Amino acid sequence: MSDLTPFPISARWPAKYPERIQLYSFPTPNGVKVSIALEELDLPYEAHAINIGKNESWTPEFLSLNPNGKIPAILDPNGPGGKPLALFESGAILLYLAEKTGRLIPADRARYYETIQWVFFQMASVGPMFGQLGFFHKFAGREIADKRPLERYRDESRRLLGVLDQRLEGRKWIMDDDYTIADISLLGWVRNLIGFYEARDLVGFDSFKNVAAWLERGLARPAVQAGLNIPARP
Ligand SMILES: N[C@@H](CCC(=O)N[C@@H](CS)C(=O)NCC(=O)O)C(=O)O
Repeated sequence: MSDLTPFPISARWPAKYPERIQLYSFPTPNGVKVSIALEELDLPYEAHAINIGKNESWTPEFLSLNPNGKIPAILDPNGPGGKPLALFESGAILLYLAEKTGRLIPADRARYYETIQWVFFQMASVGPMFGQLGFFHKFAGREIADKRPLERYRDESRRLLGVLDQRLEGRKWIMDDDYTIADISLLGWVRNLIGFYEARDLVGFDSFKNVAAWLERGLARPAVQAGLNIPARP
């Protein structure tokens, strides 16, 4: 029986199944990367909803696991060496789950690093830029009279979509026929850009034909459909 009591997060969000991977998350583009990966991998896990709308990621219990105060985070009772492993940052979690199972990342070393390169492209560019665009287009930033921030993030988001579109030319997935953590890292963000952020026309999404077709293929996957709603919003 796994003992998670040394982890303060388990006091506020108790594990019903302490032998399973504990996921602390919310269904946002960063959060769903991990639930989609867990669904794809068919790993036993238990999801806890951290309501970021109520600032639950800033509670002492959550901060004890992620001092950066952001979802997603995991606690794997059976980490390396059979010891519990706590992890935050969605890119690090995706890589950990892929390594743990030997799936969702190619074994060939060159292709392995190429996959990580595209995960970093999402983490360092797509996520931050699309997120800022959402703020200035849809949320509080839209009231700001100076439109330069909006234009800057719109142009950068368009440019990034162009990079992705070029990569997907003649490819089913980012790594050709291999569906990987690179696809998983990006699917939720692109969906969010044209869905929740309502930026489809703003970025001229329909001109990125390869991205649009890839998104459709990704969203058709049952694990993606399931993962997009895990954990359920309270
Ligand atoms: N680089 C981090 C970003 C995580 C992140 O920004 N999470 C957002 C939700 S998508 C969050 O927790 N926001 C809550 C807050 O800042 O209060 C990752 O990929 O894990």
